[in-house]
Amino acid sequence: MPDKTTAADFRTGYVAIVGRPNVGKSTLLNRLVGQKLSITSRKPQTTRQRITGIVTLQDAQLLFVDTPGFQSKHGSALNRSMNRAVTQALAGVDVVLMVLEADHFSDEDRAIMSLLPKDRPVMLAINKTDRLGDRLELLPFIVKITKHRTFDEILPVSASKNHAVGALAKVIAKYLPVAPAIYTNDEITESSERFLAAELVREKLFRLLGDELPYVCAVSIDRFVMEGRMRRISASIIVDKESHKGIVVGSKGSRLKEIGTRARQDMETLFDGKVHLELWVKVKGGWSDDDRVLKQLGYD
Ligand SMILES: Nc1nc2c(ncn2[C@@H]2O[C@H](COP(=O)(O)OP(=O)(O)OP(=O)(O)O)[C@@H](O)[C@H]2O)c(=O)[nH]1
Ligand SMILES: [Mg+2]
Repeated sequence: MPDKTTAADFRTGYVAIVGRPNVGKSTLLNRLVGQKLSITSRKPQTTRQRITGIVTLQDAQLLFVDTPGFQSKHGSALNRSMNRAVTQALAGVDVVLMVLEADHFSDEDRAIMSLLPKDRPVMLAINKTDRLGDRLELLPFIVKITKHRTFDEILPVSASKNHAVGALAKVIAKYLPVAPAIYTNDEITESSERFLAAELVREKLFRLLGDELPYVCAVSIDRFVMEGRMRRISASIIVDKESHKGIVVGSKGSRLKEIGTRARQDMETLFDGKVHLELWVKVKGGWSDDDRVLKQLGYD
Protein backbone atom coordinates (compact mmCIF):
# COMPACT_ATOMS: atom_id res chain seq x y z
CA MET A 1 0.00 0.00 0.00
CA PRO A 2 1.53 3.38 -0.96
CA ASP A 3 2.13 5.55 2.08
CA LYS A 4 -0.38 8.40 1.96
CA THR A 5 -0.32 9.10 5.68
CA THR A 6 1.05 12.60 5.10
CA ALA A 7 -1.35 13.49 2.23
CA ALA A 8 -3.02 16.90 2.64
CA ASP A 9 -6.49 15.38 3.08
CA PHE A 10 -5.46 12.52 5.41
CA ARG A 11 -7.71 12.22 8.47
CA THR A 12 -6.68 11.15 11.99
CA GLY A 13 -8.57 11.09 15.25
CA TYR A 14 -9.74 9.33 18.38
CA VAL A 15 -12.98 7.34 18.48
CA ALA A 16 -14.46 6.25 21.84
CA ILE A 17 -16.36 2.97 21.80
CA VAL A 18 -19.05 3.17 24.50
CA GLY A 19 -22.06 1.13 25.55
CA ARG A 20 -23.65 -0.98 28.22
CA PRO A 21 -21.63 -3.93 29.59
CA ASN A 22 -21.49 -7.00 27.33
CA VAL A 23 -22.77 -5.44 24.08
CA GLY A 24 -19.56 -6.48 22.27
CA LYS A 25 -17.39 -3.33 22.37
CA SER A 26 -14.12 -5.20 22.89
CA THR A 27 -14.96 -7.88 20.32
CA LEU A 28 -15.63 -5.04 17.88
CA LEU A 29 -12.32 -3.31 18.69
CA ASN A 30 -10.43 -6.56 18.10
CA ARG A 31 -12.22 -7.09 14.81
CA LEU A 32 -11.50 -3.52 13.68
CA VAL A 33 -7.78 -3.89 14.46
CA GLY A 34 -7.60 -7.51 13.27
CA GLN A 35 -5.80 -8.64 16.44
CA LYS A 36 -6.92 -9.75 19.85
CA LEU A 37 -5.98 -6.71 21.91
CA SER A 38 -8.88 -6.21 24.26
CA ILE A 39 -10.12 -9.03 26.48
CA THR A 40 -13.65 -10.38 26.05
CA SER A 41 -15.99 -12.77 27.84
CA ARG A 42 -19.64 -13.66 28.05
CA LYS A 43 -19.72 -11.99 31.50
CA PRO A 44 -20.53 -8.27 31.84
CA GLN A 45 -17.93 -5.73 33.06
CA THR A 46 -14.97 -7.59 31.61
CA THR A 47 -13.17 -4.42 30.48
CA ARG A 48 -12.09 -2.17 33.37
CA GLN A 49 -9.80 0.42 31.80
CA ARG A 50 -9.40 2.21 28.47
CA ILE A 51 -7.46 0.40 25.79
CA THR A 52 -6.56 1.74 22.38
CA GLY A 53 -6.56 0.03 19.01
CA ILE A 54 -5.07 1.70 15.92
CA VAL A 55 -6.55 1.18 12.47
CA THR A 56 -4.68 2.71 9.53
CA LEU A 57 -6.56 2.93 6.22
CA GLN A 58 -5.42 4.42 2.89
CA ASP A 59 -6.72 7.86 3.80
CA ALA A 60 -7.21 7.83 7.57
CA GLN A 61 -5.91 6.66 10.92
CA LEU A 62 -8.54 5.77 13.51
CA LEU A 63 -7.47 5.57 17.14
CA PHE A 64 -10.21 3.55 18.82
CA VAL A 65 -10.58 3.72 22.59
CA ASP A 66 -12.37 0.70 24.08
CA THR A 67 -14.01 1.56 27.40
CA PRO A 68 -15.60 -0.35 30.29
CA GLY A 69 -19.34 -0.95 30.00
CA PHE A 70 -21.04 2.02 31.65
CA GLN A 71 -23.23 1.05 34.62
CA SER A 72 -25.92 3.16 36.20
CA LYS A 73 -25.77 1.35 39.53
CA HIS A 74 -23.13 2.85 41.80
CA GLY A 75 -21.01 0.24 43.50
CA SER A 76 -17.42 -0.06 44.63
CA ALA A 77 -14.53 2.31 44.11
CA LEU A 78 -13.57 0.06 41.17
CA ASN A 79 -17.01 0.60 39.58
CA ARG A 80 -16.65 4.33 39.99
CA SER A 81 -13.18 4.19 38.41
CA MET A 82 -14.65 2.24 35.48
CA ASN A 83 -17.38 4.80 34.90
CA ARG A 84 -14.79 7.58 35.12
CA ALA A 85 -12.81 5.86 32.37
CA VAL A 86 -15.91 6.16 30.16
CA THR A 87 -16.64 9.82 30.88
CA GLN A 88 -12.96 10.73 30.45
CA ALA A 89 -12.82 8.91 27.13
CA LEU A 90 -15.97 10.71 25.96
CA ALA A 91 -14.44 14.08 26.85
CA GLY A 92 -11.24 13.56 24.91
CA VAL A 93 -12.22 12.10 21.52
CA ASP A 94 -13.18 13.39 18.07
CA VAL A 95 -15.97 10.89 17.37
CA VAL A 96 -18.10 8.64 19.57
CA LEU A 97 -19.22 5.16 18.55
CA MET A 98 -22.07 3.87 20.68
CA VAL A 99 -22.71 0.12 20.57
CA LEU A 100 -26.10 -1.51 21.14
CA GLU A 101 -27.28 -5.10 20.89
CA ALA A 102 -29.61 -5.66 17.93
CA ASP A 103 -32.27 -7.41 19.99
CA HIS A 104 -32.12 -5.48 23.22
CA PHE A 105 -32.68 -1.82 24.16
CA SER A 106 -32.89 -1.02 27.86
CA ASP A 107 -32.92 1.82 30.38
CA GLU A 108 -29.18 1.27 30.74
CA ASP A 109 -28.71 2.01 27.03
CA ARG A 110 -30.85 5.13 27.41
CA ALA A 111 -28.74 6.28 30.38
CA ILE A 112 -25.62 6.08 28.20
CA MET A 113 -27.32 7.98 25.40
CA SER A 114 -27.85 10.87 27.78
CA LEU A 115 -24.07 11.04 28.35
CA LEU A 116 -23.21 11.31 24.66
CA PRO A 117 -21.72 14.65 23.60
CA LYS A 118 -23.82 17.00 21.47
CA ASP A 119 -20.90 18.86 19.91
CA ARG A 120 -19.21 15.94 18.13
CA PRO A 121 -20.24 13.28 15.61
CA VAL A 122 -21.88 10.27 17.26
CA MET A 123 -22.28 6.98 15.38
CA LEU A 124 -24.34 3.98 16.34
CA ALA A 125 -23.23 0.40 15.73
CA ILE A 126 -26.05 -2.07 16.19
CA ASN A 127 -24.08 -5.22 17.02
CA LYS A 128 -24.94 -8.95 17.14
CA THR A 129 -27.13 -8.77 14.03
CA ASP A 130 -26.31 -12.47 13.54
CA ARG A 131 -28.74 -13.18 16.37
CA LEU A 132 -31.68 -11.68 14.46
CA GLY A 133 -34.07 -14.13 12.83
CA ASP A 134 -34.96 -11.58 10.17
CA ARG A 135 -33.01 -8.41 9.29
CA LEU A 136 -36.34 -6.60 8.84
CA GLU A 137 -36.56 -6.60 12.66
CA LEU A 138 -33.89 -3.88 12.53
CA LEU A 139 -36.26 -1.30 11.08
CA PRO A 140 -38.69 -0.97 14.04
CA PHE A 141 -35.65 -1.22 16.35
CA ILE A 142 -34.00 1.77 14.66
CA VAL A 143 -37.27 3.73 14.75
CA LYS A 144 -37.53 3.10 18.50
CA ILE A 145 -33.96 4.22 19.20
CA THR A 146 -34.05 7.35 17.08
CA LYS A 147 -37.04 8.56 19.11
CA HIS A 148 -34.53 9.03 21.92
CA ARG A 149 -31.73 10.59 19.92
CA THR A 150 -30.48 11.00 16.39
CA PHE A 151 -27.12 9.64 15.22
CA ASP A 152 -24.86 10.83 12.42
CA GLU A 153 -24.69 7.27 11.09
CA ILE A 154 -26.35 4.00 12.06
CA LEU A 155 -24.64 0.77 11.04
CA PRO A 156 -25.78 -2.77 11.79
CA VAL A 157 -22.78 -5.06 12.30
CA SER A 158 -21.80 -8.42 13.69
CA ALA A 159 -18.42 -8.20 15.44
CA SER A 160 -18.14 -11.92 16.05
CA LYS A 161 -19.09 -12.87 12.51
CA ASN A 162 -17.03 -10.00 11.03
CA HIS A 163 -19.97 -8.59 9.17
CA ALA A 164 -19.85 -4.92 8.01
CA VAL A 165 -16.98 -4.10 10.42
CA GLY A 166 -14.60 -2.88 7.66
CA ALA A 167 -17.38 -0.67 6.27
CA LEU A 168 -17.93 0.79 9.74
CA ALA A 169 -14.29 1.95 9.94
CA LYS A 170 -14.53 3.61 6.52
CA VAL A 171 -17.71 5.47 7.45
CA ILE A 172 -16.26 6.71 10.76
CA ALA A 173 -13.07 7.87 9.00
CA LYS A 174 -15.07 10.49 7.08
CA TYR A 175 -15.94 12.23 10.36
CA LEU A 176 -12.36 12.57 11.65
CA PRO A 177 -10.47 15.85 11.49
CA VAL A 178 -7.95 16.40 8.70
CA ALA A 179 -4.59 15.66 10.33
CA PRO A 180 -1.49 13.58 9.58
CA ALA A 181 -1.17 10.07 11.01
CA ILE A 182 0.31 9.83 14.50
CA TYR A 183 1.48 6.21 14.21
CA THR A 184 3.13 4.10 11.54
CA ASN A 185 1.11 1.54 9.55
CA ASP A 186 2.26 -1.38 11.68
CA GLU A 187 1.44 0.04 15.12
CA ILE A 188 -1.75 -1.38 16.63
CA THR A 189 -2.04 0.08 20.13
CA GLU A 190 -0.94 2.82 22.51
CA SER A 191 -1.38 0.47 25.47
CA SER A 192 1.81 -0.95 27.02
CA GLU A 193 2.82 -4.62 26.77
CA ARG A 194 2.77 -4.73 30.58
CA PHE A 195 -0.88 -3.67 30.65
CA LEU A 196 -1.85 -6.04 27.82
CA ALA A 197 -0.13 -8.95 29.58
CA ALA A 198 -2.05 -8.29 32.81
CA GLU A 199 -5.27 -8.08 30.82
CA LEU A 200 -4.69 -11.46 29.16
CA VAL A 201 -4.30 -13.08 32.58
CA ARG A 202 -7.48 -11.34 33.72
CA GLU A 203 -9.33 -12.67 30.68
CA LYS A 204 -8.54 -16.23 31.69
CA LEU A 205 -9.95 -15.52 35.15
CA PHE A 206 -13.18 -14.32 33.52
CA ARG A 207 -13.29 -17.40 31.32
CA LEU A 208 -12.12 -20.11 33.70
CA LEU A 209 -13.56 -19.07 37.07
CA GLY A 210 -17.24 -19.08 38.13
CA ASP A 211 -19.71 -16.22 37.99
CA GLU A 212 -18.60 -14.29 41.08
CA LEU A 213 -14.87 -14.70 41.46
CA PRO A 214 -13.60 -12.74 38.42
CA TYR A 215 -15.13 -9.59 39.93
CA VAL A 216 -13.01 -9.87 43.06
CA CYS A 217 -9.77 -10.54 41.18
CA ALA A 218 -7.20 -8.15 39.78
CA VAL A 219 -3.82 -8.75 38.16
CA SER A 220 -0.56 -6.90 38.71
CA ILE A 221 2.67 -7.36 36.79
CA ASP A 222 5.57 -7.66 39.23
CA ARG A 223 8.33 -8.13 36.67
CA PHE A 224 8.51 -7.76 32.88
CA VAL A 225 11.94 -8.08 31.31
CA MET A 226 13.29 -8.89 27.86
CA GLU A 227 15.88 -11.66 27.72
CA GLY A 228 16.99 -11.58 24.11
CA ARG A 229 13.72 -12.06 22.21
CA MET A 230 11.98 -13.72 25.16
CA ARG A 231 9.74 -11.84 27.59
CA ARG A 232 10.06 -13.01 31.19
CA ILE A 233 6.91 -11.99 33.05
CA SER A 234 5.98 -12.47 36.68
CA ALA A 235 2.39 -11.58 37.62
CA SER A 236 0.20 -11.72 40.74
CA ILE A 237 -3.49 -12.51 40.79
CA ILE A 238 -4.95 -10.44 43.61
CA VAL A 239 -7.96 -11.94 45.37
CA ASP A 240 -10.20 -10.62 48.12
CA LYS A 241 -10.18 -13.51 50.61
CA GLU A 242 -7.99 -16.43 51.65
CA SER A 243 -10.78 -18.84 50.55
CA HIS A 244 -10.60 -17.48 46.98
CA LYS A 245 -6.96 -18.39 46.74
CA GLY A 246 -7.62 -22.13 46.80
CA ILE A 247 -10.27 -21.84 44.09
CA VAL A 248 -7.94 -19.92 41.77
CA VAL A 249 -5.09 -22.37 42.39
CA GLY A 250 -7.33 -25.43 41.97
CA SER A 251 -6.62 -29.03 42.87
CA LYS A 252 -2.84 -29.59 42.84
CA GLY A 253 -2.46 -26.21 41.14
CA SER A 254 -4.33 -27.36 38.05
CA ARG A 255 -6.47 -24.26 37.54
CA LEU A 256 -3.60 -21.83 38.00
CA LYS A 257 -1.60 -23.87 35.52
CA GLU A 258 -4.39 -23.69 32.94
CA ILE A 259 -4.80 -19.92 33.47
CA GLY A 260 -1.05 -19.49 32.96
CA THR A 261 -0.82 -21.70 29.88
CA ARG A 262 -3.71 -19.99 28.10
CA ALA A 263 -2.56 -16.47 29.01
CA ARG A 264 0.99 -17.24 27.86
CA GLN A 265 -0.23 -18.60 24.51
CA ASP A 266 -2.23 -15.41 23.87
CA MET A 267 0.76 -13.25 24.90
CA GLU A 268 3.04 -15.12 22.50
CA THR A 269 0.59 -14.48 19.65
CA LEU A 270 0.13 -10.81 20.50
CA PHE A 271 3.80 -10.03 21.18
CA ASP A 272 5.01 -12.35 18.42
CA GLY A 273 7.71 -13.90 20.58
CA LYS A 274 8.36 -16.41 23.30
CA VAL A 275 7.03 -15.68 26.80
CA HIS A 276 7.98 -17.19 30.14
CA LEU A 277 5.10 -16.52 32.55
CA GLU A 278 5.15 -17.06 36.30
CA LEU A 279 1.88 -16.59 38.25
CA TRP A 280 1.30 -16.03 41.96
CA VAL A 281 -1.91 -15.59 43.95
CA LYS A 282 -2.02 -12.95 46.69
CA VAL A 283 -4.77 -11.94 49.11
CA LYS A 284 -5.56 -8.22 49.51
CA GLY A 285 -8.82 -7.93 51.40
CA GLY A 286 -11.18 -5.21 50.14
CA TRP A 287 -8.91 -4.17 47.25
CA SER A 288 -11.82 -3.21 44.98
CA ASP A 289 -13.06 -0.60 47.43
CA ASP A 290 -9.69 0.81 48.43
CA ASP A 291 -8.61 3.80 46.32
CA ARG A 292 -5.00 3.44 47.42
CA VAL A 293 -4.73 -0.20 46.36
CA LEU A 294 -6.63 0.54 43.14
CA LYS A 295 -4.02 3.17 42.29
CA GLN A 296 -1.22 0.69 42.93
CA LEU A 297 -2.99 -1.71 40.55
CA GLY A 298 -3.06 0.97 37.84
CA TYR A 299 -6.68 2.09 38.08
CA ASP A 300 -7.24 5.88 37.86
N1 LIG B 1 -23.75 -13.42 18.73
C1 LIG B 1 -22.83 -12.46 18.86
N2 LIG B 1 -22.14 -12.35 20.02
C2 LIG B 1 -21.23 -11.35 20.10
C3 LIG B 1 -20.99 -10.43 19.06
N3 LIG B 1 -20.04 -9.56 19.48
C4 LIG B 1 -19.71 -9.92 20.73
N4 LIG B 1 -20.40 -11.01 21.11
C5 LIG B 1 -20.32 -11.72 22.41
O1 LIG B 1 -20.79 -10.88 23.44
C6 LIG B 1 -20.09 -11.13 24.67
C7 LIG B 1 -19.51 -9.84 25.21
O2 LIG B 1 -18.49 -9.39 24.35
P1 LIG B 1 -17.43 -8.30 24.80
O3 LIG B 1 -16.71 -7.86 23.58
O4 LIG B 1 -16.63 -8.79 25.94
O5 LIG B 1 -18.42 -7.15 25.30
P2 LIG B 1 -18.07 -5.71 25.92
O6 LIG B 1 -19.11 -4.76 25.46
O7 LIG B 1 -16.66 -5.34 25.65
O8 LIG B 1 -18.30 -6.03 27.46
P3 LIG B 1 -17.70 -5.25 28.77
O9 LIG B 1 -16.24 -5.10 28.60
O10 LIG B 1 -18.04 -6.19 29.87
O11 LIG B 1 -18.44 -3.96 28.85
C8 LIG B 1 -19.02 -12.18 24.32
O12 LIG B 1 -19.52 -13.45 24.70
C9 LIG B 1 -18.89 -12.05 22.80
O13 LIG B 1 -18.47 -13.25 22.18
C10 LIG B 1 -21.74 -10.58 17.84
O14 LIG B 1 -21.60 -9.86 16.87
N5 LIG B 1 -22.66 -11.61 17.82
MG1 LIG C 1 -15.12 -4.98 26.94
